[in-house]
Amino acid sequence: MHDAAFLNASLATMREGSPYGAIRDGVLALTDNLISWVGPRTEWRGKAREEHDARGAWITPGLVDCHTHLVYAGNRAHEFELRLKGATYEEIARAGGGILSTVRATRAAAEDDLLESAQKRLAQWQREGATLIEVKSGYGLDRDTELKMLRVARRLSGLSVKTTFLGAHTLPEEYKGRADQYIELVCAEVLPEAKKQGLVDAVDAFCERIAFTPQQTRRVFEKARALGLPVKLHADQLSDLNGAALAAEHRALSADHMEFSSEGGIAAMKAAGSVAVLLPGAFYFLREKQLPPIEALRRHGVPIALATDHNPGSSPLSSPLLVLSMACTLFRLTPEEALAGMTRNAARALGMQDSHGTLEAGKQADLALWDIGAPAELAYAFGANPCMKVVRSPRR
Ligand code: DI6
Ligand code: FE
Repeated sequence: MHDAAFLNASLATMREGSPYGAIRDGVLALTDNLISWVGPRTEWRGKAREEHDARGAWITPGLVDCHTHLVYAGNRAHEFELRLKGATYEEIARAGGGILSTVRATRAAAEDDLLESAQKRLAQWQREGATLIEVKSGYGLDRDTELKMLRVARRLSGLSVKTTFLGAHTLPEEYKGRADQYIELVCAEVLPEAKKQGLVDAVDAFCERIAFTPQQTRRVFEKARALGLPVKLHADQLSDLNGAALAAEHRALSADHMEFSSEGGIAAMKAAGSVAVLLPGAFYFLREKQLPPIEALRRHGVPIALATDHNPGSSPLSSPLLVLSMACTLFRLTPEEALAGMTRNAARALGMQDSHGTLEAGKQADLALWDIGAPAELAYAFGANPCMKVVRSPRR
């Protein structure tokens, strides 16, 4: 006896092998917060305590946002105005604005205020069918505030949350000209303490000319490995520092942004099993010109994931559905690639492909029901929200 069953459903299982892994006129059953049966109605012989008539509605895996900087204080609307007047993101960062202005606000903020503002933002993801989200630190850049941010991420409710330590986001003012010493603080003190307190699921870094060098990034990755933590990388966003290859060298879960990544780096990622996380929101908001190497990623068979990269500076984007539209319109992904990017491949970018990302028996009961006639409509209609219902297993 199953706990619940959705009958007369159109299932986009997102399993590989057929378009959307679709099963028209299907049944999906749930038991103990897990998917217990998926298949065509013609093969369904089961019984369920609760039977729901989906009336042909489409059911997909719950959306997964595998890259956000959701926890922070203040906003950077004033910098947006400066950029519209011609200032560049890098100029603002070099002038002490940018990430450092959010760092000043986040250091000064009370933990409960950070939680309240992040929880308020999260409501949009819930409304739009998301069930799993990754949340990075990186606006503290000192011991206490990095730990504060990670505690807030762990206290968020309504979605399953994976936390990522991003102490190597940029150089704090108090360490100006002493980047190696700061990386030493991150590796010797902050990251080990965050790990000890059980606040970290993965480690990330910003490898870029306005942030950290490949050598400094390598130092952080070596420490992460020593602590048994997987790594991810903000790679080749504004220039090619061979970040994709560096991520592959450390068998990273993912390399993110990748606008300037090389073919060699992409081939290395394929060999390492790393996922490419593309972030159309930052590309749009920073009015970038350099497209990420979509064709090379397809050619090498590197899984493509998508995310909001929600942050106050380069991507103040709170809509997973808009990411699907942007990925198709700006990056020329197909609607199916886009949906796979925020389900199956996004789960893989978090190392959670065995429990999330597709509708398969044994996986978490994380799913969304949509008022659409075909899955492609999720990327086609932008600004609309056809999500009718979200089911999420409480397990993390
Ligand atoms: N790249 C980005 O686009 C964000 N972080 C990063 O490493 C920007 C974060 C910010 O501007 O606040
Ligand atoms: Fe980011």
